Amino acid sequence: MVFPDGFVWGAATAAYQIEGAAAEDGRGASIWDTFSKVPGNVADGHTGDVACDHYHRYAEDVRLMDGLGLAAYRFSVAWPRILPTGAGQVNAAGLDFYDRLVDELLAHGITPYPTLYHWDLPQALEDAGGWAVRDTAARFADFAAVVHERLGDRVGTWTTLNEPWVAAFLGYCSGVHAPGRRDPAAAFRAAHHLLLGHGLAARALRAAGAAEVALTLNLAPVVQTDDGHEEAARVDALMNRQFLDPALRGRYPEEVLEIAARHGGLDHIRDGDLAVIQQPIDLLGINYYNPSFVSAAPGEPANPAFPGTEGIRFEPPTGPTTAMDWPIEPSGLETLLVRLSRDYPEVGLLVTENGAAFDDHLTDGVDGDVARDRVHDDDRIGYLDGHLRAAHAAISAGADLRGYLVWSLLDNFEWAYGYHKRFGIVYIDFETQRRVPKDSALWYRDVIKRNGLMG
Ligand code: NCW
Repeated sequence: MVFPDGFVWGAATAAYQIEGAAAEDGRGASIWDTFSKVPGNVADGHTGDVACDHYHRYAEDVRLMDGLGLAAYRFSVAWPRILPTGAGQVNAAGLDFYDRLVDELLAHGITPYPTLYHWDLPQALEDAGGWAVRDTAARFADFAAVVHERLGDRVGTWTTLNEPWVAAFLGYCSGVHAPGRRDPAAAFRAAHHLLLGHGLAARALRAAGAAEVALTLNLAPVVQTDDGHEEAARVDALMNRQFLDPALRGRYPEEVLEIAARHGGLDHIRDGDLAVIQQPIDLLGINYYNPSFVSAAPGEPANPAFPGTEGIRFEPPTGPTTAMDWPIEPSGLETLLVRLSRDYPEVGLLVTENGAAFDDHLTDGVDGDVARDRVHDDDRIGYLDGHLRAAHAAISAGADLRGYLVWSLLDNFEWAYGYHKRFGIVYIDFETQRRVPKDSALWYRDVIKRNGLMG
């Protein structure tokens, strides 16, 4: 099963999840520094203070990527390293780090794919209202321009946001992510200002000469398990179309307007905003993990992350799951890619994240005469294999899928779960910072080498 020529194979990470060095070289505080230090917010009080120490070990990590044959590496730029208070004075030492990283990647023939926002808002901006206020969108565009000015000569593809649904609704509505607010009205405002920030940043990047601009969304087919369809349509509007339609069609779904109107109103949406949000983009980044299953359930309260879902039951998984308890359903990726290429044919598609957490363990092994620890993660290989087959099927059905990036290169700080959930294809021993490529990494290296799967 061979993929098209030039198909981009890679892996992804995010700044707060891997970098550590939280107080070094002038980095300011982010909302995740603050949030993770409040007891009860993150499992066992874990924080990103050290994480994978990638800030100091980036060269070793790039060598690892090279060894696996990666063509692309998606990372995020920590806003508080560049602008410690979110705006104003630029911290040159912060830019220097990404400069070194990009040079190191290019020296190994790996294309850098930076994402400008993967959830680490400068705390100073949260103190001024965070994404719930309009000004944050303008500050984000300024930040994008600063980073482009430094890296634009070597970076072609710029992604503005990672998963704005998660930033808005887990951050401002259910409160399980930073900044930990539980205010549905603030979440709808945050979603709009994230989108506005995307549009303003996309415009600034384009004006500065960026070759390609992308937006990454967490997307999932919503499957209704009873005879109805209205409940699935409502959840689909909230999770998927709330972001797809403004960015690619310049309008909000009716269901979202109706629900947001009941949760704080629509005053934050000003004339002209949707035209700014609907900037032409080259690539839509897709983070796919699993479908959502829902059914009608009169009397059911709204899901804490989905205002307006009264009377809808989010079904627990019935089949196999990952360590996150997320269902394993590769066909959902094919369904999603085919739908996106049908509904939004003008934009290229890139899987910017797909992967799975499992309970991995180091085992003693030998390679010839040399002791070599291994991680036998056949379950992850099965997950990735199934999803790559689904991606291939979508391409055969006509989807314009340009590449696939595994989440994640390294085990890392999995947000509210701390270091307990391991998504990496490379194992991290967090005591010693030793990196051990798992069996899935070696398998992925072979997939990349043959540009496809056996059989
Ligand atoms: S938590 C999450 N993730 C994981 C994270 O490590 C990464 O930074 C994210 O981009 C793995 O990939 C993303 N996504 C949140 C998905 C929550 C979906 C909740 C749906 C409720 C029905």
